[in-house]
Amino acid sequence: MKGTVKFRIDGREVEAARGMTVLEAALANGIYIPNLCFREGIEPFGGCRLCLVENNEGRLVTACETPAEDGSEFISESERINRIRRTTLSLIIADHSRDCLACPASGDCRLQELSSYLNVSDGDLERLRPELSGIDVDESNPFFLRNHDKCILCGICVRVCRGLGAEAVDFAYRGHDTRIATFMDRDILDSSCVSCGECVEACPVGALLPRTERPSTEVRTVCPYCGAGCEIYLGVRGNRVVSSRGVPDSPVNQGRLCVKGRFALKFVNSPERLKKPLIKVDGEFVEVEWDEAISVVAERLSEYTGEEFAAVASAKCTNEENYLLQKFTRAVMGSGNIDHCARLCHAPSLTGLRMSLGSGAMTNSISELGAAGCILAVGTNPTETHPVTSYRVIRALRSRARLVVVDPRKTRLSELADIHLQNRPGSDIPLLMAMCRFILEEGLHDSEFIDSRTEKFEDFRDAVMALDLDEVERITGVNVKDIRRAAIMYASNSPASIIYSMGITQHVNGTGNVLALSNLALLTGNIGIKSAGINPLRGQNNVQGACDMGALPDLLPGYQGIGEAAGKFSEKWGSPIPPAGLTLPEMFDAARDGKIRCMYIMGENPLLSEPDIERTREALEGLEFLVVQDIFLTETAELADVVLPAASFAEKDGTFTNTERRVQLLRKALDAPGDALPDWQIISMIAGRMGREDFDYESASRIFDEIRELVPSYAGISHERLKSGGIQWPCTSEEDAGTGYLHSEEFPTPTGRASFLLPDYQFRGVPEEYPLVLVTGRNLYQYHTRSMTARVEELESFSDHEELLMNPADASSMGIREGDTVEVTSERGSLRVRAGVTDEVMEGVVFMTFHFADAPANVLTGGDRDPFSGMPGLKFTPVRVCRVQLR
Ligand SMILES: Nc1nc2c(c(=O)[nH]1)N[C@H]1C(S)=C(S)[C@@H](COP(=O)(O)OP(=O)(O)OC[C@H]3O[C@@H](n4cnc5c(=O)[nH]c(N)nc54)[C@H](O)[C@@H]3O)O[C@H]1N2
Ligand SMILES: Nc1nc2c(c(=O)[nH]1)N[C@H]1C(S)=C(S)[C@@H](COP(=O)(O)OP(=O)(O)OC[C@H]3O[C@@H](n4cnc5c(=O)[nH]c(N)nc54)[C@H](O)[C@@H]3O)O[C@H]1N2
Ligand code: SF4
Ligand code: SF4
Ligand code: SF4
Ligand SMILES: [Mo]
Repeated sequence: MKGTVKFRIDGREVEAARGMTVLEAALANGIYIPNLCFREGIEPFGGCRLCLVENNEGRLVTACETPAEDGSEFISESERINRIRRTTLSLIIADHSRDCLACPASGDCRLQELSSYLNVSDGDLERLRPELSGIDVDESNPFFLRNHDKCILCGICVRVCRGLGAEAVDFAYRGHDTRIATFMDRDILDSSCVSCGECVEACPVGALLPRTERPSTEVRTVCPYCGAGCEIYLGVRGNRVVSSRGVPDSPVNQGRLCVKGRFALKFVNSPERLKKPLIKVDGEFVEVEWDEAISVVAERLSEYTGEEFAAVASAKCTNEENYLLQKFTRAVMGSGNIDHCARLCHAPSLTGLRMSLGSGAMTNSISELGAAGCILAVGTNPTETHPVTSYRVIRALRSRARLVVVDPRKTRLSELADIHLQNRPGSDIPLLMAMCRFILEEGLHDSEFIDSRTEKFEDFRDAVMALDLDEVERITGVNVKDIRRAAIMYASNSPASIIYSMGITQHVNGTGNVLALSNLALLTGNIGIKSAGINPLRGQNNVQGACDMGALPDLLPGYQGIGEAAGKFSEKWGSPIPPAGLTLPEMFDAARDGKIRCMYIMGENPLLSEPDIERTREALEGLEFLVVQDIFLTETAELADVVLPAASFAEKDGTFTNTERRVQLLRKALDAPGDALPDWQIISMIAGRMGREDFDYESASRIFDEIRELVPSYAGISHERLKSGGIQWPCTSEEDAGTGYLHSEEFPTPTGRASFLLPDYQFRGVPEEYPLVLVTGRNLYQYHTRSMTARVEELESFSDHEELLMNPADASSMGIREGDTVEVTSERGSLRVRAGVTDEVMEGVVFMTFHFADAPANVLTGGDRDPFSGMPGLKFTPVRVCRVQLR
């Protein structure tokens, strides 16, 4: 067979994939060779020398560094080899803390296992171990301990950490003093460590220990934070979540996790969880039983129909729940007003990519990034926002990929990039068009692809060739020579993958930005093949799914147009299908104008996440009836007439669809607190009380069966099938294994071709009275409006207050120093916040997150919207900053 080799270990023939080492091949074939510093998936080190084997020349070699070659032979066991191994092991043990009995890793320690395998007796162990003076433990990290006395210097943590790009630890000092240390041997909390816990998981002994309790049982499910959709084993003890670890054989994350997926899931246990339905009486919430709550909601909702009603679905909830809420809105309430946070997120991707390619989803799979020749990352900060996806990018760099980053800020990814184009916010269209121009000039475009698979190329080419490059330089603030280098790098290292997120979409020309990226991929034929494509990294855990399920005002489930598919849906649901409704920001406009009088919000916190908080508050307060269904009493829920307590991801069954279109099964791991119920059950009860019999589903799986009947790209998927692993849509039949990358043959457009579409561009400057551009975004340790992450206090060690980041030049010209309180003012409002001075942001730009309710960024944002997608300019708000004189 090609791609495999055959060789012998101890006389036994073993087969291995070409490129494997002798150790990997042996372990894969069930032959144990002692080892300590080896770990699957990271580069070998040859440090512990326990995996010595004898080759056919009689020489001793480390199996972890020796490639398996056809016809070679090895001896893995002999008295000579074991004698050396015992000596080596004794030396390692001699440097290791003696207190095995008190070590929490006892029973789960590779050093103990090896001692027993190599017959190093307890007596020997005792004799070998020195009394160590003093304890050398770093307790600074709230999630794990580092005990240097127990470290055997295997270097696994160093390699794991390097592999994911944090580079927080390395070997330090020499000889007997050698130890694993951070830069300057500071506490791990003060290093570049991102608390992913990968090293803790990998450490073979007790030197790195999680502070978490051990679980009594583990349930395979999916991380509820970001759209990467990492698979986890959720550890449960009693009725509490106590731990989480990555599923090693998951195609999404291969066992890897980030700080939130590994350490930030205990919000589920918070005493602040909603446990009973609440009804507001005279301005105060009163706890009631479900029966009463459902009666009140059903009765009040019956008073409104059609356009007076709007529902907000949730990218945190399951596909089944989103499907049900949009069905309820359309079929029971007769309203087309259904939308969710995708509007503030990837709505421009949905419209833009549908216009140019026929489908708005990520074209390729996350794992394909690993084999890319070039990665172009535009307006995305994945080391903080999609960390496990960023590990893939970094791995690709370590093999052969080149990296181009386009971002007004310095990020971890821009530090690692071959080229960082630090452009002014909102200037991506001219920058990307100029890249296309240089590609054409250099003849690096793919004429065959353009001829056979696209249309409207000529107009596009003419516009690109007419570009004024001096103006491009003026608008972007980037030297065109650098843009040219980036263009050549992207176009000449195929397959080239584009990844992008909010830096592209959250602009009033977000759809145009997306078209500009799409043109670049089409021009170079980087689409329809593996490891290329154009990949919007979806934000929320199930935002892909909520869109797939038709929680959008203009599209029915499966992106089926209302015009074409209304008949099919109205037949199935037994109700007419209302026309397209309003987008999320339009709903709040309409509520303020009194046109929408009643709203149902499931799993969103718009009071903090929508632009222009004052207007949003007015809208919410002006409603006659507001229902909020959440797991916590959020700022939005405080304004509700009725609050319904929902079960969290850990307490229900259902499915999430991750950013790469992979539908994955969520499994109930524990009971919801108090009377909280899964969102789908709550909607079913309300619809039932309103007289509908077709909402009486037995389980989430039954709802899924209805979905697959109506949505062709989900037709081949079922809960039963998902039990053996996630499936990427389109999956049209039970025999279909799913689709890793899209558009290999045809584009799902009327002509089967993709289109070059010219993005509209209008330069946006800043007025004199608001001379700085405010960019809003996120950080690694907090999530959106913090309803979940605020309940994990440990995260406060890393991020416990809002900060306005500003360039040193801007700060000094305004007399502002690090830590000063400043007032930030836009056309819409103002807030006070602490200043952070850093050259991470360019001159003229300030940055803050929208995580903290006491300095809520969205007081400042708002205004115009993208005419195609309704997206407000969340990444571009003109502001003025001044120091607050404290008396
Ligand atoms: N820890 C954490 N992770 C998250 C989330 C969270 O709240 N916390 N939220 C999730 C969700 S829903 C989403 S949508 C994603 C978002 O993930 P990202 O889009 O990666 O995050 P942002 O911080 O919003 O913005 C990304 C980058 O865009 C850059 N940028 C701003 N303006 C421009 C511009 O005009 N042009 C270019 N080229 N770049 C620009 C910013 O400097 C920033 O580095 O994260 C998801 N993951
Ligand atoms: N200024 C500014 N504003 C922004 C952005 C920005 O970059 N800058 N980004 C925008 C983007 S991309 C997004 S995605 C939005 C996010 O905006 P939101 O979706 O409003 O933000 P979250 O805080 O994630 O709100 C999710 C809610 O769901 C609840 N929840 C969690 N699990 C469940 C469940 O199982 N059932 C129910 N019923 N509820 C549950 C949580 O407690 C939380 O209250 O913010 C947008 N707003
Ligand atoms: S801390 Fe653990 S993984 Fe790191 S070198 Fe020491 S023993 Fe190995
Ligand atoms: S927790 Fe993650 S970032 Fe921190 S040292 Fe370990 S591997 Fe590196
Ligand atoms: S990368 Fe995203 S899905 Fe994966 S563990 Fe982190 S937050 Fe969860
Ligand atoms: Mo998002």
